Amino acid sequence: MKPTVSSIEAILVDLPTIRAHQLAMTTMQKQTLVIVKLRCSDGIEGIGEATTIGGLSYGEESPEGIKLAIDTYLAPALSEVDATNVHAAMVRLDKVARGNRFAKCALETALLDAQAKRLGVPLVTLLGGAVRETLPTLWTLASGDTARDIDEAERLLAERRHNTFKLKIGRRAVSDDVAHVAAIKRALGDRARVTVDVNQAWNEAEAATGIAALEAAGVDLIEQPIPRDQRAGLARLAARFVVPIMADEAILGAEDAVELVRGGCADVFALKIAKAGGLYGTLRAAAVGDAAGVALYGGTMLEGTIGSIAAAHCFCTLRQLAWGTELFGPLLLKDDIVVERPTYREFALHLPTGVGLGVTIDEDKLAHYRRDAQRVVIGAR
Ligand code: MUC
Ligand code: MG
Repeated sequence: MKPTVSSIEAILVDLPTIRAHQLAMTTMQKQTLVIVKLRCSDGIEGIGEATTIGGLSYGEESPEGIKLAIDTYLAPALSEVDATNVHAAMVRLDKVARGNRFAKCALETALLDAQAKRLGVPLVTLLGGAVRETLPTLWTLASGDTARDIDEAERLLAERRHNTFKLKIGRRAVSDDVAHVAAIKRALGDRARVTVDVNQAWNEAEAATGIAALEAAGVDLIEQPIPRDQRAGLARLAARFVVPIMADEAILGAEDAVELVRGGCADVFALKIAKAGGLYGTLRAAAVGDAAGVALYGGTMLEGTIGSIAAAHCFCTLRQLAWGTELFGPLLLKDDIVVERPTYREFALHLPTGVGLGVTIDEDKLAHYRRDAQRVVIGAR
C-alpha cells in the first residue's frame, strides 16, 4: 500500500537577525519563517519552509497568510493523497488554490524531503543529481552605514566567507546611494565583486542616472532597478547599459521568464524557489532563461536553513549558474531551529550530504521560537 499524507502542520517562527537589515521597502530586525511538517502514514516526516521579507512589503503572501492558506485550504487538499507522487500532489494543490506560490513551495519541499528520506537518498538525487556540490554565495551589506558595511565586508573577505557583496539601495536620493556604493567599491577594489539591488525603488529616469554612475564606479550587476511591471523600461535599461541588469521581482516563474525573454528585458534572472512555487517551478523558469542565453542567479527570500538548503538542492542541478547564489539567509539569523547549521567555507555554501534535505529540526529551539508558544507564555501571566 502506498503511504499517504496523514497530517500537516504550519508553524510561524520568529527569529532575531544579527543586525538591522535595511532594504528599500523595509528594515528587518527579525525574520519570520513558516515551517511545515508533513507526516506520512509510513511514519516518515518531511519538512519545508515558506518565508518572505517584511510581512507584505516584498511579495503578495505574508507569513500569517501562508499559514492560513495551508491550514484552511492546502493541507486538507493533501489529506490521504499518495505521498510518493509529488507531481500529482502539486496538481491537486493547483486545482484548489490559485497563486499562493510560497505556501505551495513549502509543501512541495516537504513532500520531496519525505520521498527522498523514504528512498534513502539526498533530495538532489530526486532532481536528477548535482552538477556541483558547492554554491558560490554572496553577502548583502545592508546595515545602512557605509563605514560599518566596509568593516563587515573586510571581515568576511578575511574569513574567506564571501567575496561578492550585494548592496541594498533605493531608500535615499540616487546621488547618496551612488556615493555609498562607490565608497564601498573603492575600499574593496578588485578584491571583491559589488552588486546592487534597488528593489524596484527608482523610476526610469532615476535608474538611467543611477546606473550610469554605478557602472562608472565599477559595479558588476544591477538588480531590479524599476517596478516589476515596467518590462519595457527594464528592456530599455538592459539595452542601454553594458553592466548587466537582473530581474528579481519581475520574474516569479516560467511564464514571467517567457515574457522577459520575449521583451529582451534582462541579462540575468534571479531564481527563487518561493517565487516559482517550488523547486520544479524554479527548474522550469531556469530552463527558459538558459535556453534564451539569459544568465542565472540563485536568489533568496532570506529563508532560514530549511528553505535555503531546499534551494541549494535545486540550484546544484543547474548546469549554468553564471552569477552564483545569495543563499546566506541562515547567516543573517542570530539563532536557528535546526540541529546543524549549514557550512559556508571558501566563499561557498556546501550542500549537506544526508538523506532528504539533510536538515534536522532542533525541537527545543522550535518550541522556544514558535510564535504560538510565545503567545501561550504571555497569556499565562
Ligand atoms: C531581494 O530582493 O533580493 C536577497 C538578499 C537580501 O538581502 O534581500 C533579499 C531580497
Ligand atoms: Mg532582489
